[in-house]
Amino acid sequence: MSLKQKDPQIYKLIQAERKRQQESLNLIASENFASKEVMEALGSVLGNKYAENYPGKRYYGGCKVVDEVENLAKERVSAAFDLPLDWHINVQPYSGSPANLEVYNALLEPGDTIMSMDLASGGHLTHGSPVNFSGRTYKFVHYGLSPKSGKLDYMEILKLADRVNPKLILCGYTAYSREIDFKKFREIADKAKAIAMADISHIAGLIVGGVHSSPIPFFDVVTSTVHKTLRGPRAAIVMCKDKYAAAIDKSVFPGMQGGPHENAIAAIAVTMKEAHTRTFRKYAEQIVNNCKALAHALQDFGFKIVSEGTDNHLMIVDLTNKNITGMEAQKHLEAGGIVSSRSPIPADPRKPWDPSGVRLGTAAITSRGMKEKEMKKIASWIAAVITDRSIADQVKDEVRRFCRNFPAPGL
Ligand code: DSN
Repeated sequence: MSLKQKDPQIYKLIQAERKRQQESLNLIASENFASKEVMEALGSVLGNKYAENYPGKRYYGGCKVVDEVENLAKERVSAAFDLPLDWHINVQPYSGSPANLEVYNALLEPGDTIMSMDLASGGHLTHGSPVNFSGRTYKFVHYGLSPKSGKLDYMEILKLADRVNPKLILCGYTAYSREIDFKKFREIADKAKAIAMADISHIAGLIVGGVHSSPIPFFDVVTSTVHKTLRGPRAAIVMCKDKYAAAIDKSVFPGMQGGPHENAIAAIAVTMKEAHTRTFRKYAEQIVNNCKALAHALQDFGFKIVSEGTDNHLMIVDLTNKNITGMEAQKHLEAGGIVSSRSPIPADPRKPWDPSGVRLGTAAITSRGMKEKEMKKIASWIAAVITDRSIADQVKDEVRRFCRNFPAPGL
């Protein structure tokens, strides 16, 4: 018997979500469409297995196969990111938040100083938000963006590092649209004698695809989720120089996690194989081309884009000149079949629950085969529903018909 017959309630909900994903334009910068193969690995029998500890030294019997799975996943991460021989990989973190906490726990003592970007400027909750375990356990000192350019100001970051003497400097963001100069961060970290950590969750696919520089040649430790631009399962990885390997492995297990999700680890392996191809490089290039095209088209409709543009897969639209809040814009867009996430703008006068901007990303729509021409169309729908809520139903209908021409992978 199938799920449909055995549990029609859940079956119907899954079908409803599939329909929603098929018929709407997903501009959420952190989401994507995993392939059928990634989902097959994720839903496989590997999820039945307990395998605490690492390959070759598990606490359970019957781990021969999952040892091979985990080792293969690591080999493929290494190949995709072109890791030097003296780098180590841990593929067990359940997701990006635990991965970050596991690194802090491995390399720092409670109360140590970490420098990172604040949430409102584009940092992540686990980069020291006061409501997060990170912010309650370590002393975070935040840098922001230049109020003038909306970009990182490396001089200011250097000055701050000089003043606060951090033990760790963190870069990598959830809402920053410009290329990160990892070499400059390394120089700042060297001056401060700090560990350099990058959280590349958002841009990992762009790095593997060769359209964003990599922190690996310069940094000490790098965390990443695999489900955003990398288009894999909900899971994460840590890559680090060998000298941090033992501490990080111990922090992941037994420090902060129990049994690894070997099904997710197999799906990471599938993702890395998919990402280490010429097809994926083309995909990564198209994500960025689409993002630039969408930003330009929105600017033509009078939208302000933070930092005046984008180098990656996302942009922050500053709505302060449009007489609408981020929350209202998100709702209007969704009523028109366009799914986005509201976002603070730098030095936002409004609160994060209803901020002044929306974040838009092109990773998911690029997976559907959309190109620059389609970005112009999407910009016109965005402009239409933000200006006039009453035409949302009409736009939703048009979006639904449009989406039929661009089937989403894996659905
Ligand atoms: N929640 C993710 C995002 O939307 O960027 C980050 O974890």
